[in-house]
Amino acid sequence: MILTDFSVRTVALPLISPFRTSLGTQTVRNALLVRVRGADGEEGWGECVADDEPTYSPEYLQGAADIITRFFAPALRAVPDLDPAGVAPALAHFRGHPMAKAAVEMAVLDAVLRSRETPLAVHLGGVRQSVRVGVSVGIADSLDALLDTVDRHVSAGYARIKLKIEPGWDLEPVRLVRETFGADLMLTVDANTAYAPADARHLTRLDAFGLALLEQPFAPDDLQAHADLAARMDTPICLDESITSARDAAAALRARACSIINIKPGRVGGYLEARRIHDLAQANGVPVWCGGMLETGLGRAANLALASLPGFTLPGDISATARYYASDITAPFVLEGDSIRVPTAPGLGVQLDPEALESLTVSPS
Ligand code: OSB
Ligand code: MG
Repeated sequence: MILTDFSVRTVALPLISPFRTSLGTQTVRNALLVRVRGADGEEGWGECVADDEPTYSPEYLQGAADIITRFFAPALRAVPDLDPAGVAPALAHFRGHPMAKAAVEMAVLDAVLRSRETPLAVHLGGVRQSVRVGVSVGIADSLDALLDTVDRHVSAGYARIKLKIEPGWDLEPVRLVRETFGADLMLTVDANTAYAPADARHLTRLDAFGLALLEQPFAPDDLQAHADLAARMDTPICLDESITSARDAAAALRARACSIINIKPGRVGGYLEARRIHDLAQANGVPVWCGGMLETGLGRAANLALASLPGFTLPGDISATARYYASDITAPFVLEGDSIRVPTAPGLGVQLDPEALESLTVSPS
């Protein structure tokens, strides 16, 4: 496609309930949306998963908006015939900023695949019509409140519960949830880097609770600490923040720092790099699952397409819309049993609701 128009806007979606992790508490999802238009009338949308603050990763929303408009848009406009696979190479000389890069690649994917009448899931090589999903449960104000929340999600049918943990909120909540909901509940924990290598002995006590995985206990760049912990725990170690590319993923597997990978397209620079990580993991017999960043319906649609690839054998953090938002910019995604249907329409497969988009846009207003 020949890019003619490139714009960004921010939408603000209030969360139904505050989401607390070891990184902080979030009450609203400000999402940066990218729209591209082409000379032949193509239109595509992408979502940047950067948060307001650079806590989960070094990227943040205003910075992403700036680099996209100031550097990425001119570089992409200069490409004579842009296709989705050409986006990452055209931006490779700009260091870092994977979430911003992923958002523009996503918009180009949407535009090009819509004009070719190809759904993203088909383009990526998806093999499932619906995908099993779980819920990421934030740190609660009390153990009672946690049990209420988990009960609601288990009753709704979710295939897996992930508990956010941090020092002071780990063994006790995990023990209680396991005891209350029984051995059959697929249960995982996510520390978002909240522990130090000296906490390794403490973390091994999580082995008592039959967890399907322990996600990212240590700093993103400390593969050695994860490898040392993996060697002394039965619970599989899963990496999230540490994996920013297929090359990272290969290095982590070589170092035996993890045996499961959480794939988030934004964190790794896009859906095409996400597929490369999937392919590498599959070749090594390593299970992967699709992580979430409290996406709007736009990003949720694309994540469902990614999670339909064969190697995504564990339930993703792709919950129903109602778990996050009262109103969204797309039609809501709903849970059917323990799964959500993969969109089948061309491109990302969702229609943006013009009125919702208008009323939720905060910038430019
Ligand atoms: O670590 O997986 C994470 C949300 C924001 C930032 C980091 C993470 C998360 C989640 C939420 O766990 C997953 C979701 O979108 O449901
Ligand atoms: Mg995580």
